[in-house]
Formats: sequence, C-alpha cells, structure tokens
Amino acid sequence: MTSRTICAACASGLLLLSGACGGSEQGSSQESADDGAATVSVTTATGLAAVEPWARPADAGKNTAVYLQLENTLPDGDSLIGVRSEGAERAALHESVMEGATMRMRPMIGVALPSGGRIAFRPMGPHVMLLRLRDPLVPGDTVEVTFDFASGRSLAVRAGVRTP
Ligand SMILES: [Cu+2]
Repeated sequence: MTSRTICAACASGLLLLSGACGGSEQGSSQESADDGAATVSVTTATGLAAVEPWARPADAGKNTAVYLQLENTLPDGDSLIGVRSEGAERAALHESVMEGATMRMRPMIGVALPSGGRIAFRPMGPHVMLLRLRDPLVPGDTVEVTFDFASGRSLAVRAGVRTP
C-alpha cells in the first residue's frame, strides 16, 4: 500500500491534526452545548441524510475536519466515492489508524453505505478532511461539503463550526 506516501500530502498538517482529528470527545451524544447550526438533520429526496454535521474551527490556510453521520434510507445500497468543498483547496475522506502509539490518517477510497446503513464520521475515526481552508472557520460559521456517491447521487451538507 502507498497510504504512507499519500498521507504525506497532509503531513504538514499532522501536528495540527493531532488536535483536529483527535480530540477528547468520545461519542457524540452530548448536545447540551448546542450553539445553533450544529445539530441539523437533513434528509433529501435522494434518500440520503446528514445528521449533526459540524466542523472544527481553524485558521485560513490550515486544515480541519468535518464530522457527521451519513444515512441511506433507500432500498438500494450505495457507496460514497468522494467529497468536495468550496471552502478549501481540497477535501478528502480520511480514516484514523493507530500505528504503534501514533494516530495517523490515511485516505479512504469508497465507503459502502448499504440500505438502512450509516457512516459515522467522528473524532478519532473516519472524518472529512478539509485541506488549506480558503477562509477562517470560527464558531457560528458554516462550511458546505458535498458528498458524491457511486450511483451518481450527491448530497450537499452545511456544517456548523463549533468547538468540540
Ligand atoms: Cu485527516
């Protein structure tokens, strides 16, 4: 595998990402500190739903991560094949893996989303990586990401920016 090489693309962000991708939050059930835009659930006519999308604050030019749950309510399975965002130079699907005692990220290429299934993007786990933000993201802002699926469907999601 060339994952190590590919991951070097965002190696410059690794120190930052130990915060951006890590974090101490386990699970996402606590929403008591809701500051508005973070807890939205959007179900579209395509049968794809985005639950509780949110993004970590970051400065312009830096990397950050977006978290949410993607659900497929259709009878047919699908596969997530890509993500894009106007808010960053590049967007990517990453997973977090432990290498010894070090948390590293590597790209995910294609994630199955079966009928009735969900993909949970979360701190310490799979996440949407936004590389080199065009503008700073501060709490209260939103950033849009669009997910592309093998079926040709896509899902645009607006994530609220908040601290974990
Ligand atoms: Cu990442």
